[in-house]
Amino acid sequence: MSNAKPVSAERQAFYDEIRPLNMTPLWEMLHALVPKQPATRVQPVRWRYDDVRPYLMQSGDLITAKEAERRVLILENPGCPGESAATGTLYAGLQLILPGEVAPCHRHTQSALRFVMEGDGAYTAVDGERAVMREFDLILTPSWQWHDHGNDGAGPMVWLDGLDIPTVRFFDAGFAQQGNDEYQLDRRPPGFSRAQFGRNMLPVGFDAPKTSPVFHYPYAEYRQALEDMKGSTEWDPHQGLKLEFINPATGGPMMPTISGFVQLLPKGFSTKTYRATDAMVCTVVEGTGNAIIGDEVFDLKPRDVFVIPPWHRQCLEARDDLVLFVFSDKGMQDSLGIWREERI
Ligand code: 1HN
Repeated sequence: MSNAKPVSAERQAFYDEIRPLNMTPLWEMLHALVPKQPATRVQPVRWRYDDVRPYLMQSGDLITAKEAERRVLILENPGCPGESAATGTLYAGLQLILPGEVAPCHRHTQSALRFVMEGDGAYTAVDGERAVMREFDLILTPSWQWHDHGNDGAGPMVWLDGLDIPTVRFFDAGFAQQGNDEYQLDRRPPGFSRAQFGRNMLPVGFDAPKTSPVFHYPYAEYRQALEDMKGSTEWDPHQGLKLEFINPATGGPMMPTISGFVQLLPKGFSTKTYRATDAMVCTVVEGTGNAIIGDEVFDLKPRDVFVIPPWHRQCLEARDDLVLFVFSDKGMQDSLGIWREERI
């Protein structure tokens, strides 16, 4: 966007003359480049699970998980058409895997999370360790780790994929490799990483990894943490009770590019207006209510997914106890020193 003043013929002639030299005047661009407040193309948007699910199931008749490699419907922000982006930095999609199917082994520089929406008994194997996925579990597949999925259960399995696709694309640093086999060999028993890293201890001499070595956060455990705190917590007027999934080896975000949170708002609670520079992708885990984001009001039901763009005012209203899973680029912004929030 150039600034609003008309450009004189003399200046335009100058601009046209320097254009072939791949130069352009900053003074026409300066205020758009450094706006007074964040400007974003990303729009508030909500996908109702009830609307999306029939099409996801229909995709199961169209293509196998094996042929697709990953059978996913991308949740694309209407402000960024064609970019496979939910926000400027993050990707979201819904993946379906039917009983007996496998999604073959591969790895890539992009980091990913899976948040289970529906089903029971599928697994994700990450770097030689399987995690059996249950409803509302969170599973991480860090950058460059081998991963494959399979459904040994009796019903369809659906999860929300969150990846840092637009961020890695920004750096043009995307690499991927196919595995030699569909499956990877089990190199550790299920639960090994949680036994080793999930109990407030680390092996002596352990070099802290950039991503949480605890790659499976079962719903039963993090839900219990919320429940145990509920009676005694002082509710943050802007956030309710919000906990972050961290890397236990550093205390920092669970992955360098994707932060994860779980948020509980008790029945009848309305948050005060809040905004922050991180772009958030939110999923309803339990309860109903409303999300007011900028000028939009979205009513919410379990498994609905919605986007809060950077620096948009947000209010959340809980009709019942409302539990949200949120992923965002907060940790990435924090590590760059640019994250800000405003409590209104
Ligand atoms: C990917 O590897 C998965 O492993 C899911 O399940 C979604 C979207 C873009 C690129 C890679 C998966 C993906 C993806």
